[in-house]
Amino acid sequence: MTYFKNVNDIQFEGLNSSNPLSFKIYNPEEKIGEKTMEEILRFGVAYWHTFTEDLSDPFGTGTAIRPWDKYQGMDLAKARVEAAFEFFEKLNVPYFCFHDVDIAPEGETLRESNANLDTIVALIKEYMKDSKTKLLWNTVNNFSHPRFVHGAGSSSSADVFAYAAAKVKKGLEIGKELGAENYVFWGGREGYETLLNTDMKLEMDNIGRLFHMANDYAKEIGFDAQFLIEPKPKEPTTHQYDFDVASGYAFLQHYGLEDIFKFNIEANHATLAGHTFEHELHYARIHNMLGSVDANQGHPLLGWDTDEFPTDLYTTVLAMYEILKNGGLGRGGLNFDAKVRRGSFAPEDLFHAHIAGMDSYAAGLKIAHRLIEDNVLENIIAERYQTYSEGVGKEIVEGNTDLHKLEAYALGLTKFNNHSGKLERIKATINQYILTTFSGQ
Ligand code: XLS
Ligand code: NI
Ligand code: NI
Repeated sequence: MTYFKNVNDIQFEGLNSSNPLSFKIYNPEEKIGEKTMEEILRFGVAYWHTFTEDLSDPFGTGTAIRPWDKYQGMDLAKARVEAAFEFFEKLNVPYFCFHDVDIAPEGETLRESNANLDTIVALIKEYMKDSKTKLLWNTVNNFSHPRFVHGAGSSSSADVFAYAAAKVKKGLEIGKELGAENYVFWGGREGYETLLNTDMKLEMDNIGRLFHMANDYAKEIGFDAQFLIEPKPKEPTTHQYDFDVASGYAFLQHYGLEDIFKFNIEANHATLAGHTFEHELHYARIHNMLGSVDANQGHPLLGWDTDEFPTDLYTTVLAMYEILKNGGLGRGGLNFDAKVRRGSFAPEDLFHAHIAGMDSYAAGLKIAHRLIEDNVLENIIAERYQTYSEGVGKEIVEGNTDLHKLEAYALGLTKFNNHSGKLERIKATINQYILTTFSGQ
């Protein structure tokens, strides 16, 4: 059956199109440098926000009107798969992502849940045969069910740890079965509410153990996806152990996991951590740890993970700048971990939201590509650090000096030649690039 009757295939129509159900900037075949937009951006649809979410919030029940509402249980799960592949095809999107519980209902027992998953995974595999859409990543939801009240890998109950581990095992098998390019760990409740009842060392050690077991099992079954952790500072816990990229990296290094994992960086999690999105991308990039991106945005006036579709062009420019400087996302992609607002409850809003996100990132890509081609920031940065390319600066960076020599040198210094940081000039230039990239089109 057809679920989105009012929507045809979404085509690129250019900036002057008045058709809301068209791409204005995202033109999958258009080359930006060596690669096409589709190859660089690697967009993914988040199954949970698009097909499972009912748009409830802490103050009210769901508002979403969905063409699959009339079904229940396994019939609902099957209808969602059918609708999902219609959606992927109409949006012409290369990837999707899911948690285990998004695709199939949990049963009374682990065995029953796994049987439900087997049925739906087989169905998804059938649809994938005739579809260009591939699995960017899958994960398991080890946070919603009441058994995970105290966490999963960090639970105070060893039985819960075992249950979580069993779900991860199944998740890895599903990833292999569907050819996932990455496997994500977002530790929904891997943190604490209060230190007053928490053995932080044991909890962190146990998460480290779970990650090693997952890596061993992936090797055992020949699942070669890139493992990713997705930092988030808080919510629902008061403190998550993978607070941000820097603390996540310290965690990975401490437990000998830094060669196994990279980061899946979510824009809204970055801002929740008190960082800019580009800070998190940059930190990961310079440590060769940038794996994939959950492309969304937070609301500046709300202090939680609002998971809005990304529409802020300034942010997409700076994000794409980091991604291009990284040489792309490799096996990662731009997954829209984003939901339509509670008031945008119509089925078509799902298309409008993805179009907005895809066009915003396509704009970011085009603008960032020009900034890099023209070395706009590179020239300013090279000039700013120029003192390290000769004399005492060169000796510092090459490790050819010590405190004695530096003291002798400093005793002879009478004036310092610091130069302007030029921030306002830089911002004005970025604005110019944002505007001129599309003028004349
Ligand atoms: C929640 C996370 C979640 C992960 C996948 O805040 O962003 O959606 O991306 O478990
Ligand atoms: Ni996410
Ligand atoms: Ni999130």
